[in-house]
Amino acid sequence: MQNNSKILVTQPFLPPLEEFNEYLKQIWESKWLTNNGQFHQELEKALCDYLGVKYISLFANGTLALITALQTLKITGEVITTPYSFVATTHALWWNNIKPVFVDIDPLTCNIDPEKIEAAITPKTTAILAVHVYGNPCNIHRIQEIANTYGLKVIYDAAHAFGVKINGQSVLNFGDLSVLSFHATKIYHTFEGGAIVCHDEITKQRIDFLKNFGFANETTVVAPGINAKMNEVQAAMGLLQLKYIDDNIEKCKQIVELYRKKLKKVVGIRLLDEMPGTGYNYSYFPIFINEEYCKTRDELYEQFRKNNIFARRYFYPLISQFPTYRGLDSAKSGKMPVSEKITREVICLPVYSSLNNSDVNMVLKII
Ligand code: T4K
Repeated sequence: MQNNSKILVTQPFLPPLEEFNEYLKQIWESKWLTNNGQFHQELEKALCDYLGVKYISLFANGTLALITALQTLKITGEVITTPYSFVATTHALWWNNIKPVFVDIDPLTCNIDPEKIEAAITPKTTAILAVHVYGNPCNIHRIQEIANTYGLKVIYDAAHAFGVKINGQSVLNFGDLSVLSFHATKIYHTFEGGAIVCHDEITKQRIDFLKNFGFANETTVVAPGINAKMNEVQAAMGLLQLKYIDDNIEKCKQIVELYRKKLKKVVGIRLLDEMPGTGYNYSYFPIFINEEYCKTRDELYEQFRKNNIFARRYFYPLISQFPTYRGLDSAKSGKMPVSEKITREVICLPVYSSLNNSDVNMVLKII
């Protein structure tokens, strides 16, 4: 069990402190703390190589990256999105004065159901904001087909999808923009952090202007930008995390495989199937509790807590059920039956690289 005897849903990987101190010494010496510093530049290059993407722009956090992605493409009016995500996905629309239009999800992936998108399109629709929930890739080809037909932009909230691949190709290469989160709870983190992935130099430049107040040079401001820059301490942590990421993903894979093996035949528990050709990062392990299980989802959740296991109900409630959004037409109860069912069934089990076998067995024992 953990030092503090709690088993959390996740815990950040921290590299040896001596290694981080080496980076800190360099920051102290250079006195360069932020604004496109050396580590920031190195990390952008290193991430392009690691992820297999052309252009990446680092951010202070994923939420600012999402807000800026919408600004980059000048998205307005209505955007089609999923209710089954972390609130930041929809909040980013709200902060841009865009109306979210919720569309139900596919039960097999928990991602937006492409077959339900067309019915939600109106003359005001400008984009689709989809989420690769738990790192499960969306149906990217079908979404792109719809976007092409209706002249819509596609932005992926890829907060969970660091390193995820489809047939050997990064999932971040699809859509117009993809947004990553490097929050402490993610498999790859920079304490707080995030990024936008784009496919051409001009867009990368626009993103870089927008995240730095709109400055194109010392005296020229080309857009009402924001301050969303990643600092050098964050970038240093990012460089160091890259050294360990493959090992961390492998450790999480082993945990997920053990959960799968032990839980696949438990009556009343559904697991998500792995999709062929997908390279996962194994950072979330949701299970879905139905009526055939001996307890309700919330009884199991409480049972975990009594045993110091802090599994989480990601994502409960639905974003569309929060007071800010529930007045929207698309949020009305009964309109998204799949999401409404799944949000009542889900629990994400603990997965992180330092979780040991006895912790995993404890979780399994409770189940
Ligand atoms: N889009 C999606 C789809 C997202 O999932 C997120 C973030 C975003 C956008 C926005 O990206 P950022 O702006 O955050 O970069 C957590 C995270 O705070 C949030 O980043 C994440 N999604 C979400 C899924 O999970 P909470 O409210 O569950 O966090 P919290 O503080 O309860 O932490 C969860 C567990 O992690 C706890 O059991 C303790 C452990 N933990 C947490 C922190 C912060 C640690 O062990 N150490 C830590 O430093 O939202």
